[in-house]
Amino acid sequence: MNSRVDLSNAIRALAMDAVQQANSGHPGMPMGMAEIAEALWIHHLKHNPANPAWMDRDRFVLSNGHGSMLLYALLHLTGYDLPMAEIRRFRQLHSKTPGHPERSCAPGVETTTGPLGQGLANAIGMAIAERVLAAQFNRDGFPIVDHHTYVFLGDGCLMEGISHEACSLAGTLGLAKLIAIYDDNGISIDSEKGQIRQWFTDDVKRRFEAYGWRVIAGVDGHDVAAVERAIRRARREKSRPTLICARTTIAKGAPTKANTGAAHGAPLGEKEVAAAREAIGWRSPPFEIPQHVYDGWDARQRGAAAERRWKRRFNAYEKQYPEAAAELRRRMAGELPAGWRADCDALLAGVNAKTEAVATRKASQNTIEALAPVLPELIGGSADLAGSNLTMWSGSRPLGKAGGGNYLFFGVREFGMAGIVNGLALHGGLIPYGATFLVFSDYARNALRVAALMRIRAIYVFTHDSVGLGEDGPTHQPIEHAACLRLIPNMEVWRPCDAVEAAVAWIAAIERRDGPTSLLLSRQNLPFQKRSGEQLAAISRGGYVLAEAAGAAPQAVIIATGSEVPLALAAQQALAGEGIAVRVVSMPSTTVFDRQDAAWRDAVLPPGVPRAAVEAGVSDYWRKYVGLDGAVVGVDRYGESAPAAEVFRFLGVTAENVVKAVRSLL
Ligand SMILES: Cc1ncc(C[n+]2csc(CCOP(=O)(O)OP(=O)(O)O)c2C)c(N)n1
Repeated sequence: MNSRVDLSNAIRALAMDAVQQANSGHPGMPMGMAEIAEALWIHHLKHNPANPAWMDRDRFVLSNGHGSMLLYALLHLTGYDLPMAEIRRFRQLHSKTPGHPERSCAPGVETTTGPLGQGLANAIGMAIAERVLAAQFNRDGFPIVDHHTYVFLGDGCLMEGISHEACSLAGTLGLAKLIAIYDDNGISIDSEKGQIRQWFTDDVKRRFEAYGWRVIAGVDGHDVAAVERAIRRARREKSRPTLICARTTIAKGAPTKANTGAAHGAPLGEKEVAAAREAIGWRSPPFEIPQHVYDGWDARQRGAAAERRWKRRFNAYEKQYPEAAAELRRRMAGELPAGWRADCDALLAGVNAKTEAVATRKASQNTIEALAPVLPELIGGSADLAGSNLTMWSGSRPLGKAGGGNYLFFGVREFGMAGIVNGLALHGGLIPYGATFLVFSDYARNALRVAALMRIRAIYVFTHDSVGLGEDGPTHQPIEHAACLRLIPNMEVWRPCDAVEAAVAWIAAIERRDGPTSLLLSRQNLPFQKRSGEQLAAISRGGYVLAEAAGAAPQAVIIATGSEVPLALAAQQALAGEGIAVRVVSMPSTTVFDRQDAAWRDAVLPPGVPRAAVEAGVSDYWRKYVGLDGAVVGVDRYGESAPAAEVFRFLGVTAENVVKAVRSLL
């Protein structure tokens, strides 16, 4: 038996057997990329299976995540804690081997992939993170942050628009330590019906060269030595990201299904699997790997030695630069700086004392300005709306073609931005934010969803949060967006009503370690709200009594968010004049409020007291708070192009209508 060939064939066997056993999955890609995986994982990848969290490991992203069995096979074979029992349970409930790789499902899975193209954007974020951290922490003779980011991708990733957004920016930024390997097999799903060239004829080489990438084209993806050489050349590159285009045959080794769409996403079938075994000379039964193959793959010794070498370097660095070393440790652990709480308290006290009426987007910028100097891990940017989103602060240093920085001009690339922000968060050591108009959160939406699925600390700043943006009109006026974001499980959403709530929202987003946050901010100025100390503390509960009914128990409760809180307060006053006692609840974060205990929720929204809600967005969402018998003043149509005050009046988002709504309840 040729033991060399057995290494890649082990991947083929595991992929076809696991897919066959699960009776679902994608055998074709792992069988087609087996030699490429061998070339990278055995000859180049710097990793330690015993410590998947080693901070200076190379990052590996499988952007064509449907080929998950490739990753699981690699993790198993190289010695990660992913036993064969888990490979046997591929795609079964609560296994560590779900259909598509999910971050943290198994040690060594860096990010959740499957939605094509996003892994590529994540990898670009990781490569940016490496460069930023290297610039901040490396010292002469001490390259302690010094790793590559590798990403596998297929035709699907390249057809997705996000690949254009993200790769265009990666070229502009000159991310030399990013190495992408393209599985150029001429097959995607509809290839069952015809060849891919009916729907994908890009000249990929010239496309990426036009982005400013280095392209190593025409590599035989089944020639381990050729791929190994291409990766070696790519690693020497100093100023550009590299794309290696590797010609492969999907499901290579399967006698009748290789090079067909049929092998993309379905079990090969018992007969074909048996024939493939025969064809590739694989004699072992399913889920058995000969010892010499395990020995060939085992990366534990090499990995431990690599990490030891790095640790020696880090220890020497720590001796010379104890503060920097401690800071890097802190940041990679995701901990906030000592004194953080005191800084936040001082900030809140200052904002509260200032009593300033500002747009919450401006309040957000003021918060960034106050916190960024004590939070060097904060890195962010906007999708070409820096002046509108107000995401820059006095210490913003834009990232360019070389070196570090803490500000990203993402360009007009919302989806790419969100995928990159996710990659920055996944890398560790940074707390990233990305910004655009709320209405364009849709462009980024699937990356927001994946961030929530992964539970990563990514912060999205969405300004111009309602029809209150005015003259730009219905194309730019979000209607359903706040509700849509709140419906994403694990997504925290804040829509603050003034500078104080905006600061609390930012602090909560930064302190949240297990999920992303969307901050919905107004274009227009909003009045400052006076609060007691108790009320100040209650903001972080997501919903609280901002203005109690005067003189009597409340006959009704008005719930409001953001720019509609002043309308609720005006309605409260008007109703008081009629002898109707009403409580106003400010609900900057429904998602946070929903997690409070019943005692808090009932204290804020007393059961049995009628409720009205006011928010310049779809009314349906508020039914869960006001009930079918409650009233909602909302916007269930597209907006209008006119000055903000006129639009509010025209759409009926007014204090008078809130008054009417409350009256209708009594
Ligand atoms: C955003 C997105 N759209 C659609 C799909 C469904 N899908 C999974 S794989 C695939 C085709 C991918 O083709 P290619 O990258 O060439 O993979 P190969 O057939 O070579 O394995 C599609 C459409 C998906 N996973 N993500």
